[in-house]
Amino acid sequence: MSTKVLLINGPNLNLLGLREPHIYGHTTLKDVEEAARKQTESYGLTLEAFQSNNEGAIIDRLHEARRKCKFIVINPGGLTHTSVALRDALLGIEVPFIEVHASNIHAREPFRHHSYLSDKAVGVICGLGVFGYTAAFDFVAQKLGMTAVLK
Ligand code: CA2
Repeated sequence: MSTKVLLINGPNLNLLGLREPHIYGHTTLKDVEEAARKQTESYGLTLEAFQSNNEGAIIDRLHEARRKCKFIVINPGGLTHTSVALRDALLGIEVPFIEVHASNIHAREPFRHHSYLSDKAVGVICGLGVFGYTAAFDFVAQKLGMTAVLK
């Protein structure tokens, strides 16, 4: 059976590449998901990707991943700074995760400096733009012991 990994993007990340390019760049979420799919496929992994503007829907999707997905890469969007419920869900499913932010949250408003997830993440990447997702999946593949599949 294939090894599944999950990419989650939280509220407003459907606007990636479409608004505020000076902060988030020009790459769209569709581009990010397609690149992640190709990248994970090259490692013999199967990607599942999910974006929602609804906290409950994200929590439900995380519950579904329990015992099915081996690793999660998550950009929780604004929920990063507000959601105890998202923290509880990630802890409850016991799937390791990497927290990714396109922008450098520490160089922005003080309310973005705190994350409810970071202390439970395997790692946190911020400020590298959408390359953060690529770096995260390279790390995931290495962690899962996958080597690139040559075609
Ligand atoms: O830097 C990141 O990736 C963030 O997770 C993005 C969140 C923000 O609340 C976090 O503090 C940092 C915002 C979601 C993106 O919202 C957009 C709004 C307009 C255009 C593009 C994205």
